[in-house]
Amino acid sequence: MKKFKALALVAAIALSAPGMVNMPTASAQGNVIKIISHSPLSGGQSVLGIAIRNGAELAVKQLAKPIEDLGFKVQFQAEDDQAKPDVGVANARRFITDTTILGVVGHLNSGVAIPSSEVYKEQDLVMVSPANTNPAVTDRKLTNVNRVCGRDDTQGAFGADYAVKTLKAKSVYIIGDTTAYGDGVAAAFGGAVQKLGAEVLGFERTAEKSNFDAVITPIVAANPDVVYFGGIYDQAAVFFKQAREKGLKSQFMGPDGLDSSDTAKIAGDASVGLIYTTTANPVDAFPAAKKFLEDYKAEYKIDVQPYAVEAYASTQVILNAIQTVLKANGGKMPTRKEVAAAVRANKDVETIMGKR
Ligand code: ABU
Repeated sequence: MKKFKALALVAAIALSAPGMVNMPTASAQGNVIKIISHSPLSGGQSVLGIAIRNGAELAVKQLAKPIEDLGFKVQFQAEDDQAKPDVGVANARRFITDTTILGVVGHLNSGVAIPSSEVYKEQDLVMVSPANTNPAVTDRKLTNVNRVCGRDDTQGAFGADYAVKTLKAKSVYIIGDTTAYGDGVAAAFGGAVQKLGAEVLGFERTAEKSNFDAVITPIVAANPDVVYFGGIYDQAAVFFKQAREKGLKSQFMGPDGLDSSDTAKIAGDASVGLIYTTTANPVDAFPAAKKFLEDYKAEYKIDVQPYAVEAYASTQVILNAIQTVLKANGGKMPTRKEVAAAVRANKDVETIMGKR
């Protein structure tokens, strides 16, 4: 598989370095600060969802001390959204009532993040997304919603540019997974390839996960140069495998949802030559990431997957915002509104993936 770092357009979410506060004022009863991760911990997309959880958890473990030195207990809580919008919203409704929760690191799926963040907004609970690339996540201008990753309008256009200019594709067939993410990035890719002069032979939206016969048959007949799958690996890799078995020879392409070790596990030989864009950072892209890789492996006994680094950075952004508020208010428990405002107000926070 080939992957390309497509972009790094980021909502304004940086922080200044934390300062010192003279006296802890947290009371014994009111001294708990919780950070939540909210991502799929079960189901077919859990490889990436668990990476998000682990990245956030590791950041809390390693970076909470300056806040704890002020008399607070920083706790981490992992929530499973199952990659389902209704589950994300139900979880959000449950945990916004816990006023000790001051930040959410999530989600994996834009289609879950968008409705869940509307619930967080009711209580000004800040969300920093490590992975949500759909433009609407931040284009809604909710003051509590931020991301450290790139966007699908850029990612789709980048993939289209590569397909037409480098692969010399003259025809493409596009599949969207019926989610905000998959359909959105597929549309961005399709619009961009058309502008570059390639022909879109078909655009199929499907939520099918196991039997792609009905989708594959017209694609084999159309024989496009490129098939672009806007979706996540648990679905796309099954499609790739079945499409090759049916004799489809087209170049397979897709977005960052394919950036998982499970793509090759599921697709097998059909993943050979797959080309995808990603907004996740190469794990060794930054000096600080080397130690992260070692620490992550030591802690979880597994290799790092995409969006673990971004989850760590998202958590850094939230923890730094909390410290900023504590510095400004003399060490009193921050409000959610103050934390959300500090995330936006602070620029160029030094994170594991550079300034955010
Ligand atoms: N960007 C990868 C995960 C899919 C999503 O944004 O919905």
